[in-house]
Amino acid sequence: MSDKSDDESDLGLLTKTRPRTQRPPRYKVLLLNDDYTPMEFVVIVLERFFGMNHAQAFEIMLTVHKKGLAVVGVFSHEVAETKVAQVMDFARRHQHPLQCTMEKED
Ligand code: TYC
Repeated sequence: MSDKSDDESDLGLLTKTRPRTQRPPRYKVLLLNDDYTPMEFVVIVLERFFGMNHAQAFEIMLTVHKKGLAVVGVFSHEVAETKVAQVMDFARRHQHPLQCTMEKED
């Protein structure tokens, strides 16, 4: 056969190029517990901004209440930033100290 099928050169090509599938980074949106924000308000936040039904929202709210925080969704950087801003603005307008942050996924 031609020099193209030579074992050494074929192996060289396979090991030198390691094509990786490029994925855009994802961001976790976290809700933090505090002692003052009413439970019902947190449930409304989860329903309104994270598309949860009432049962899901209540369950996640209780997780935050008991564990201190929970991931409430994973999004692109732009969507995560928007969610955080929406939650922080909604909490501020209602004078609740609820905190929402984002963190790059590993
Ligand atoms: N800990 C609050 C209370 O007892 C309820 C709460 C839950 C607050 C989740 C914030 O992200 C939160 N009223």
